[in-house]
Amino acid sequence: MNTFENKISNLFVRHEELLLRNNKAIETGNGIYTRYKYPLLTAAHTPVIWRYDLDEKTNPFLMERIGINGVFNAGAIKWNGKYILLARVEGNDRKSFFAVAESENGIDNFRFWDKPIILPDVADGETNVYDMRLTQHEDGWIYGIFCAERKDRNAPAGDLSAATATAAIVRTKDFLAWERLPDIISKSQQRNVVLHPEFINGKYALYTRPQDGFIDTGSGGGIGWALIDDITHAEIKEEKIINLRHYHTIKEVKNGEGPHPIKTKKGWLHLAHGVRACAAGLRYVLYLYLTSLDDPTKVIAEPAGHFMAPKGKERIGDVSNVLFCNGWITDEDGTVYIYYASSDTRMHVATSTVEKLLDYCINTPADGFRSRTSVEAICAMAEKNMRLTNK
Ligand code: M1P
Repeated sequence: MNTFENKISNLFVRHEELLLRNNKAIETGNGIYTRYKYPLLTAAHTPVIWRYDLDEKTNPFLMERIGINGVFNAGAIKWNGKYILLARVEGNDRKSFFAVAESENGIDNFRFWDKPIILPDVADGETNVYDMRLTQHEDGWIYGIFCAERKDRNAPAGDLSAATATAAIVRTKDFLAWERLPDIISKSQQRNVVLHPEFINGKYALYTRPQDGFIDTGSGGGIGWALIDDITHAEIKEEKIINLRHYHTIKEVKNGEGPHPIKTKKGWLHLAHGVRACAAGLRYVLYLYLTSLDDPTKVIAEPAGHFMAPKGKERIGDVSNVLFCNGWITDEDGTVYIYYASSDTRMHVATSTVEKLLDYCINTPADGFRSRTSVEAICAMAEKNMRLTNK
């Protein structure tokens, strides 16, 4: 019988089936990383109790009362032995918020905690929040830096799209109690700001992404670096661009730091996104680069082109042709879990190892910035292989 109770029971059964589904590695990769068959988190993974009023008196048709549009751009951290994703959840009302989901193994069975996070407010309360990067800092706190978006008060009358991006900052020790610190002061708008996990010369260090407007980075040359005297009143005074945008590359229009870099024996391993424009709109891909342990502002290796680009179903979504990553986790055995979102819609994982990612970073040819130099790199490898195979 299709009673109200049965309908509710079906909702929970289908939801559990989705959450308990095992993921499968797709082994036909490129040797650099392994993709997985199923997304880790989608709108359908959000708890039934967030979306349905289960009271027959107030919801006799058992309608979904609060729709969720997507789950994407999650920060990540290993915490108390669990793989934690701090996801950007976007409602049908276009408002994003943060919610914690956890898994035992990092590749499937992610389950949201009972309620999303209500962040403490600042005086000038923002309209929208998204894309938190988590950093377990050596000072003992877990920091989250995210974008706080407000309506641009200087926009001409009638322009209801103009907005401003500010880097906002919270800290926690348990993901339940959050302390909100004042928004980061900066001369320019900022998005994709990330806290470096270690003190540098006794100061906190930020990866920044200065931008002239809400969408356009304009004169912002790329990913920046700034030292901060007091994290409780953070101000970006001096900013050095450490990873530049470049003509006719995957990061011609914009780039932005992903999660904080991984410390390895050979340098700080960075994951970032690069954006170029084409007739279909903006295309977001992921790339890696390596900076020196002695001087984290000095790039020592950067492969040409993208590390990961949208593939198959990943290409389609709310904002199509986008891969974005602001969370990865390294296990003690060197496994790296790369938590990436596709097309501003859903979360996925790809796995690799620190050793493989360093090999990729150091031994992939760098961009020579011309077709000719790309062909020269292919010819050099072909000639070497012909010698090896005696052709
Ligand atoms: O829609 C793609 C991405 O666009 C923005 O990233 P960036 O500031 O680098 O252009 C962000 O809004 C991000 O959330 C989004 O995924």
